[in-house]
Amino acid sequence: MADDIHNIVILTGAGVSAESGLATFRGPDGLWEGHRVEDVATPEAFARDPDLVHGFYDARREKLRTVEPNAAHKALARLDEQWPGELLLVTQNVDDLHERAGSKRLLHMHGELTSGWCLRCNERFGWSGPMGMSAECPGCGTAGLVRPDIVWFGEMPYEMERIDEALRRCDLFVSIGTSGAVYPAAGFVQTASYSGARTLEMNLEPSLGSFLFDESRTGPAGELVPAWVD
Ligand code: BJW
Repeated sequence: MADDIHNIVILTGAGVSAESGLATFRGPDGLWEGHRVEDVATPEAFARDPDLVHGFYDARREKLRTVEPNAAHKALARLDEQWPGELLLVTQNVDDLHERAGSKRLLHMHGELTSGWCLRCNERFGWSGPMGMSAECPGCGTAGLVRPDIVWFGEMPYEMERIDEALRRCDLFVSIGTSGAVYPAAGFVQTASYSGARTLEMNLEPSLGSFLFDESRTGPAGELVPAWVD
């Protein structure tokens, strides 16, 4: 890593978990039972057909129990442990593979599969099994008003102020395994770039915003990320 790099922001997307066996959203395996993510990950879809949306998240929560962090998650955890400067890992992923690999300076901007949110008392809490329509809030005891703690289309991603501040302070912005199809994450490269940071993309193929990066490396994250970190 160059001597003038002190503050790093890393953005990860579904591609970083692909080699662990979790499907990406927009690849050939990107449909869930024939539905596009844009059709199930919205508050409108949840209001219209909550069983369908719970089914989508219950299946993914179940799958999560069967997978493990891969070489890319582990390399990012090593970097977090060893890096003396500021570092923030912002993931769009709702899986828990970064924390299971050991990353600490981590933020889930699109929420977490293992968290539930009660629309009655507004509490958020850990959730490991199926949620479904009959789930009872462990806080207020109300049934049927618990939803996945996930940021759907049209909702505000978490911790945007903190992310924006880190992007403006960073010397290096690295984007890994994301298609650049979803905002505001797809615009982070521009914020970092305007603030003077170097920008690097690592993805299986050039993303939609590839041309915005100083450097673009193509290949599997499980190979590219350890090679970059070590
Ligand atoms: C590998 C690999 C390997 C594979 N190694 N790589 C019109 C224009 C602009 C914006 C909008 C618009 N209309 C609506 C909007 C806003 C909307 C949006 O962006 N829509 C687009 C579809 C256009 N955004 C929102 O609504 C967001 N909220 C918002 O904007 O609030 C207002 C606001 C205002 C001001 C400031 C801030 C906010 C909310 C977005 C919520 C996204 N939610 C989802 C689903 C919920 C989570 C879940 O269920 O998991 O989040 S959508 C889905 O896409 C998921 C992901 O986090 C997100 C990004 O996908 P990702 O990670 O990039 O995956 P893929 O599959 O797209 O790409 C994987 C990549 O990996 C590919 O490139 C592969 O090649 C690569 N790859 N194997 C390396 N082994």
